[in-house]
Amino acid sequence: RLVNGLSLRTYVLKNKLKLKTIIVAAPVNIIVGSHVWVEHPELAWVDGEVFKISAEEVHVHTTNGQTVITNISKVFPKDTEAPPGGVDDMTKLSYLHEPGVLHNLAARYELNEIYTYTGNILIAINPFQRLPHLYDTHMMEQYKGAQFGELSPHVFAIADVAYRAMINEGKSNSILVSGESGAGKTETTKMLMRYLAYLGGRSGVEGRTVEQQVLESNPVLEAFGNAKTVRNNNSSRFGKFVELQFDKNGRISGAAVRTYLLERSRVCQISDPERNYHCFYLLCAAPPEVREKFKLGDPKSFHYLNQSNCYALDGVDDTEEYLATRRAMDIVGISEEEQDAIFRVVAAILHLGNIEFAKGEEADSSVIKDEKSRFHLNTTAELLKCDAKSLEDALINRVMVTPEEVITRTLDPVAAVSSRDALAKTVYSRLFDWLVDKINSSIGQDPNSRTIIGVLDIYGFESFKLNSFEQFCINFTNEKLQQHFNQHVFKMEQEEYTKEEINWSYIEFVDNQDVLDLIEKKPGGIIALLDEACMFPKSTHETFAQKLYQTFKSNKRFIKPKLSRTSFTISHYAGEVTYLADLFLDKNKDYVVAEHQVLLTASKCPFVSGLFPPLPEESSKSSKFSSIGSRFKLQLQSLMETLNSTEPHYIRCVKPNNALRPAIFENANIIQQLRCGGVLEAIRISCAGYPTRRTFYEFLHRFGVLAPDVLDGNYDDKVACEKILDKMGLKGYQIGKTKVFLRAGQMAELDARRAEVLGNAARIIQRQIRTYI
Ligand code: AOV
Ligand code: MG
Repeated sequence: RLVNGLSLRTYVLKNKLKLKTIIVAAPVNIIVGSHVWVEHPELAWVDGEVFKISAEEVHVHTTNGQTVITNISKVFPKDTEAPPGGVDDMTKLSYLHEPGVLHNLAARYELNEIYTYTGNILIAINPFQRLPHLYDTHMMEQYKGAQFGELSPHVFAIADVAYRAMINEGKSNSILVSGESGAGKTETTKMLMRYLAYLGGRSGVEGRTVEQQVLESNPVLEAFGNAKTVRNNNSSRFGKFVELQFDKNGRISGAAVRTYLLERSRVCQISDPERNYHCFYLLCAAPPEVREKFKLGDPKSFHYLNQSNCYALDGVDDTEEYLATRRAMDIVGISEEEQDAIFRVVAAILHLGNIEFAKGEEADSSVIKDEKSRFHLNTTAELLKCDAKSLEDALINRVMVTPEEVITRTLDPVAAVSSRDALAKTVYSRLFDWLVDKINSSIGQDPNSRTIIGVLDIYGFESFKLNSFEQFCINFTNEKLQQHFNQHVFKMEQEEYTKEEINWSYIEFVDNQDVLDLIEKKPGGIIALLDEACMFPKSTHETFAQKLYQTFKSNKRFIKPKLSRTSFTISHYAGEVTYLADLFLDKNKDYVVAEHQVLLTASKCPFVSGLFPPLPEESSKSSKFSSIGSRFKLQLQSLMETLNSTEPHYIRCVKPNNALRPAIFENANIIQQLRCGGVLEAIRISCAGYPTRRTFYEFLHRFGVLAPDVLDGNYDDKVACEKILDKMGLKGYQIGKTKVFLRAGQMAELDARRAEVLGNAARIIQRQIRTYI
């Protein structure tokens, strides 16, 4: 091995070292003069040169002017020969370790190369600045049909692979985009969809095509389902799985959008410096005639918006957004009338939030507080086209039906406020569901479609100061997705190798099945215990928390914070998150207050009454509770089933800094994301493993042309494959019991040879035809 361009022996002599010392002290090729990476408390890793080694200790002068003494097992060799701009695939790194990976990403990020491969996985680092050339039509043209790995890493390349795989193999594919909040999942998903629409679209067709409708569904859903949070100015508050359906010619023939659990609490409760859903602000910035019609003014005058001091977003013009949302709604197929009704409901929610209550004369009763509140009450009723007196009653009274009699119970002002907020949340979530249904029916499904490409964009892992049921569900989703990734990349990969009996040394990875058990196991998981608590009338959040403490006392993934009576900590794959159990019971109960239901079913506006279809007779009587947590769990299960029937492709988004600003690459932050996401293990497995495999039959079918003599030779399939690979001079591949296992890049090499042979054959035939003519 060469050290600084000298052979080890020369180096040793030159530095007057004893060879024996080096070997004993530096089992990992580290000697005085080596360039290494050492751990650093702020920078995560810093490079430097070893100037002394004593026993297990290494002394390093770092490039940032410090002297670090550390254990030899904590230093890693730096590749001084590495190209300054980095390599586009981590599997090409000569030294594979954490600092090397990090340095590679940093070097690329500095050049605005935000994408890097790890074998088949794409790592995308959020640039936090527009890079228009990166996504223009010219770029799309380049990636169309290009060999994977031939061009720079790109989301388009991943979409192209998925599309080709679907066309060539007739199998459904999916592209799973993950990463923490603000890492760039939604933007990435939109690029993927644009590229797939470009591949599967009808060029030259004017008007509302399926692909255009699919693309325009994004701004519509974002206006109603995204909001500014501390982590992201355009944070998705719902999960989304878009299924693009293709016909036999590879054209998009339909699409289905599935959404997951919209965060409801945001409608009535926000904290500084976050915002409510975008639609509220853009409606307040609509042209004057619209605002007048809905009696809207300054967003600061609405309780649902003024709990936070943030109203405007940097670089976003809400008036323009309003118009853009209306245009997108036009294309998606939402009629003018429906749009009007949608925004009327949005305005009604703002007015509803401004209704305040005062103590009534009777004990535990309330009245509308003042004239201002009455104005908002009347406006709400007007906009929802329901009766103002019935609205008032529905807010401040409850009707109790017992077997003997019907009693009207009054609500105190606190209860009236929660009644009001419950109404707002119900109306808003119904409105959102309506939009999703409308988009689906408008785009239309293709019943004959054989194959799909699914694109998954969920809410990223979240850990705030205060975390509630919403974060619990969001992080549960991320655990599920992480397991899918693990299963695919690690478990299945290694099981396959074992099954095929090829030589292989097992790679360890962090399995998160235990966290999933803790959350979703039935019986006994947190969701099951929560449902139990919800069904038991005497439960409180305290009894629920006590039950959790008791049950999971010795669970490694569950921690009871000291001194806390109602919070609990889960040790997630991406870090520990402490949840406040206080509102879990309320938030898990999915019900519409009967009075609210009656009120809105009776609305004179068909759109509003359509959001509240009358309930069937029995269900209105039975008070059986329906659990949001359990339903969410089932939805995720079904999503996983869908994903398992597809060939997955992964994109891991990384958030380079928490300031959401360009050109800041925070090492420690990024390392944390790479560690948690299993990216390092994935790199290791891609390097050591065999990312491409084909059954003997498939292999011969595809590459037989490379060696016609072998095909004619009457060999058994396995031997024939071996002979072809041998003839092509490939090394390092393995032959299993039924499949050929290729190393990264070998498939591309074979494909290139095949294209060459086929190209030659085509030219020969053409020449013959010409001669013949
Ligand atoms: P997320 O979807 O991963 O977070 P987004 O996709 O919304 O994150 O990205 C956050 C912001 O980063 C965007 O609004 C853009 O400003 C910027 N950004 C991301 N990717 C790009 C890109 N490729 N080019 C330019 N800017 C980009 V969340 O939904 O909060 O989990 O729930
Ligand atoms: Mg998002």
